[in-house]
Amino acid sequence: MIIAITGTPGVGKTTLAGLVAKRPGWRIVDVRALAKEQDAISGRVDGEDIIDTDLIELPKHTGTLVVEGHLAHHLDAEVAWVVRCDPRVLRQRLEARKYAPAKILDNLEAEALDLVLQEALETSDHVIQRDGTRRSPTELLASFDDAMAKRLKGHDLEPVDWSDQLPLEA
Ligand code: DAT
Repeated sequence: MIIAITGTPGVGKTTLAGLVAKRPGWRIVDVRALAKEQDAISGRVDGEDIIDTDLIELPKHTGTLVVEGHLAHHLDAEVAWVVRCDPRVLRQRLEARKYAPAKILDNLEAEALDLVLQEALETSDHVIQRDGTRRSPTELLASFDDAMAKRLKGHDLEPVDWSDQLPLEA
């Protein structure tokens, strides 16, 4: 089984991946690290590496492989977990990371517009969306596990709507 953990930067992907990393038989890889190892960085814009996900090959594995990163839904996973976070909370997290104001705004807009979700729905037949805003990392993981246990075909999308926050200000 291959699971992609995706979402806008700051929503809690790495934290979630850190929790599943403790499970026997689960292996976690991060898209950026794979891109570096496999020479899949096609350029740099504004100090950011541009990753060409088409060039990335997932490692051979037994058990569960989790691929984590905001581009993870572009890789060939059986299921995409989309983690969401209210832009008001996300703003605090990205400010704490000292991102430039324009980069914060870009990411908050992406989150309010469901950009990663929309992309994941285009690339994956099985998308699970959960809101991590008012869940601890453990509760969030439990909500994804519950969805996996239901073995639903198709998508399982917890509704979120932050469109009333648009237009966002820097
Ligand atoms: P990402 O990997 O999506 O960029 P992260 O896992 O690094 O995000 O988390 C960003 C910050 O938010 C980090 O300081 C930990 C915190 N965080 C993550 N998940 C959380 C949750 N469910 N509740 C509260 N804080 C959380």
